[in-house]
Amino acid sequence: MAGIGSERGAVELCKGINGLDKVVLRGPRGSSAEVYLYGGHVTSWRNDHREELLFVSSKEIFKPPKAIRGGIPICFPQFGSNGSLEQHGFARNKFWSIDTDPPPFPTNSKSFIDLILKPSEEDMQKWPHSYEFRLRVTLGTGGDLMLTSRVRNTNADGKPFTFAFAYHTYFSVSDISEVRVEGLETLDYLDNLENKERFTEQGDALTFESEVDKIYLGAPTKIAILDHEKKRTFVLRKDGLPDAVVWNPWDKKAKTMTDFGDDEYMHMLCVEAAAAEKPITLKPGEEWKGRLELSAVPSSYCSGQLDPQKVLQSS
Ligand code: TA6
Repeated sequence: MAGIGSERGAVELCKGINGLDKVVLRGPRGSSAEVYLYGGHVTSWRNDHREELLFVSSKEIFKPPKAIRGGIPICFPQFGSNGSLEQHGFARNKFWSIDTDPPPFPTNSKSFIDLILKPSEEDMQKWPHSYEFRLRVTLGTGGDLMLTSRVRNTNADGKPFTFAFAYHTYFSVSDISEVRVEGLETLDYLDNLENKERFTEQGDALTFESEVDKIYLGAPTKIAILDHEKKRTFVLRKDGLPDAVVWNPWDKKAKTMTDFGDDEYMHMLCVEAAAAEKPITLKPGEEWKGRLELSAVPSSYCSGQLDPQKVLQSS
């Protein structure tokens, strides 16, 4: 874990809000990312122009045990309220450690950090399984952000366990009514606003004019989020995560959330790479890997400089 330290190198361990430990990753041309050990939570991703690409609520107070509202919360081992644990599981409410002895895992960037989460005795009361959850956060030299999760079942009693998972990414957008999502057209989805009833999406790109909370099933490995006003396209690539969740609380729900500004729904959209519908089962000794890769590319849908279909079809 070369380079971690207080100097302004590629990887810097320092204190964040409320003295919480965070790691700052820096790219060669100005890009950066910040990861709090609390929750293993990415809270910032900036491009070479220092523009923030992720949304974090101005109401967020960074006070454990509450989860951080924004950035990339990790939902594990439960998604939503589908189970007996707290909403979205406990990983986002735990203090992770820096993994000083990660198994070999090649990367072509110096800007990465390995974090690890293991259950305490107390945790085992709530979820009686022994596991190792390794999270690598990498800032690519081109400014891309990669998150790779590896969950291993280390139960000594031979028992398998089952879990759900999501990278609950909050993208920062200029104006939600000007945003389109490409890649989820014609897919079946479970509508959380209709008792998880199953529907089929219409054929055009998604646009937004009201609250949305949908789990798209069998989503493609690549999804494009176009912010027309900012002439920016987020390209989300995912592996090992069959579903994609799309969420915006809109105005009414926003008013009910204490850690979210009433108008902030206009400037965020969650598009989440997930294994939400069909949980993953691991036998002892088995390991699951789930990867998310985010890139932000200049685009102007109208000028066709970057046709999202070309993005989705490109390798
Ligand atoms: O991912 C969508 C969702 O499950 C919504 O149902 C909504 O509850 C959102 O997550 C936020 O959940 P949170 O527990 O962070 O308030």
